[in-house]
Amino acid sequence: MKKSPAHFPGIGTIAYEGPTTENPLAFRHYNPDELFDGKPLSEHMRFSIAYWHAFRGVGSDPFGPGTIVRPWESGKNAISVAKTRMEAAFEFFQKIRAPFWCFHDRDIAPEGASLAESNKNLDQLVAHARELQKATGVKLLWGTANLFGNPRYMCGAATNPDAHVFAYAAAQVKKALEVTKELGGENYVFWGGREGYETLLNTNLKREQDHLARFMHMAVDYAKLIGFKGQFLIEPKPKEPTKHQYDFDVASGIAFLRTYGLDRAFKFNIETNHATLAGHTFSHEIEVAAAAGMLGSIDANAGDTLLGWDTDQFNTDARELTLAMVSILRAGGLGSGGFNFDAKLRRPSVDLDDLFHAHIGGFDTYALAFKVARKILAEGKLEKFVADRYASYDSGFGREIETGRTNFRQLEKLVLTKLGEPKLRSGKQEYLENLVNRYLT
Ligand code: XUL
Ligand code: CO
Repeated sequence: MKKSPAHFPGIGTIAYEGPTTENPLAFRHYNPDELFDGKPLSEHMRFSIAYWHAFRGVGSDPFGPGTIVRPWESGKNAISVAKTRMEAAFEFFQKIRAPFWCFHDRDIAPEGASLAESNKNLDQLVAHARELQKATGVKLLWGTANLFGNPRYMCGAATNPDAHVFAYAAAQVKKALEVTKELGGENYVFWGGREGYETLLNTNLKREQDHLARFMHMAVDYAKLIGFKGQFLIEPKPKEPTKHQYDFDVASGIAFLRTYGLDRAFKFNIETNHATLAGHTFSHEIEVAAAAGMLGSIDANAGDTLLGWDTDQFNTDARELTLAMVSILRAGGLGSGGFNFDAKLRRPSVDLDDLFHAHIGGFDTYALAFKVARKILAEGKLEKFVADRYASYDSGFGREIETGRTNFRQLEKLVLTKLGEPKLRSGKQEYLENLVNRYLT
């Protein structure tokens, strides 16, 4: 492959320099080669770059156009611009030391005038991606299809009232699955941005949910047919762009998957900002997925407590991420998933190096959280506290409750004849909050 010019001149591979470094373009906590349990940190974290934000985001918002202008975006031929952009992206993946990337079909190749033309464009960029992956060693964490941008999807894709649109979306996902397989994608994500409704006045909710399930069954069947072995993931989000999205949160996602017999084929891709938009903490969503054995991957970002929409910021909150990492590590990690930085630069962050600062902060905060969480789990104070709190279920009548060997009559007798009034036992919340803070300082 021909050697392209440096798209990020003056910025080399980001080095790990340790917590005391004054260099803003160095890692302070993320040392990808550091071994934990005999495995490098890069393999524990499996960081991934989101192509749509890092290389298609221009800083536009509903009040004004883009502010971020990249030098590689100039040129008249859309395919050749797309190829150069992809070369810039892979240079960035290497310099920031991300082992993975993620994309929507339409992020990497321009949509054509017909499905056939779009597929042809995609094929050209997929061939390019294959070469770049081979040359750099960067791998595909997951692929997905953009089923929300084009006007044809304004009333949904799989949940569109028009079967013609359903068919078009099916064809698009068929191709996206083939492409994800071709690039060795380890997962495939469904985020149902417009799979919801604006008003019940024009909506048959039951039929739309049935159609969504049919669509997912078809995807699972097709993956089997072509031998795609990646993990299917649902990425819940309560709203935006629709007023009410069907995959509202992990709990409603589990109910949906179980209702339609899809629960064995899917896990969850949990996004921090989607969790908070649903009125949950990030940790809550992780724990709900883990409890169902369906924790799959993470879209790493943060919202803003003062704003009610998906701001997709880089997360630098060590406390929030430490608690999330405790839950993730306790659940045994993410398997084929990883941490995909589904986060974008703020509109005034127009410099090339802003992209580095943003990801350095994200990687470092996660790496710090990983280390602190390991310490918390290894010291076991928190784990012991929780285990002790439930110890009354470990033996005697508590054990009988858990194993289904007692009933209301027996328990009533026990209370009347032996147990009497339960003693109040402190939940010790403030003590525990202070305990967590001690690990962070
Ligand atoms: C939107 C979002 C998507 C998905 C992939 O809020 O998170 O970018 O991650 O479609
Ligand atoms: Co996301």
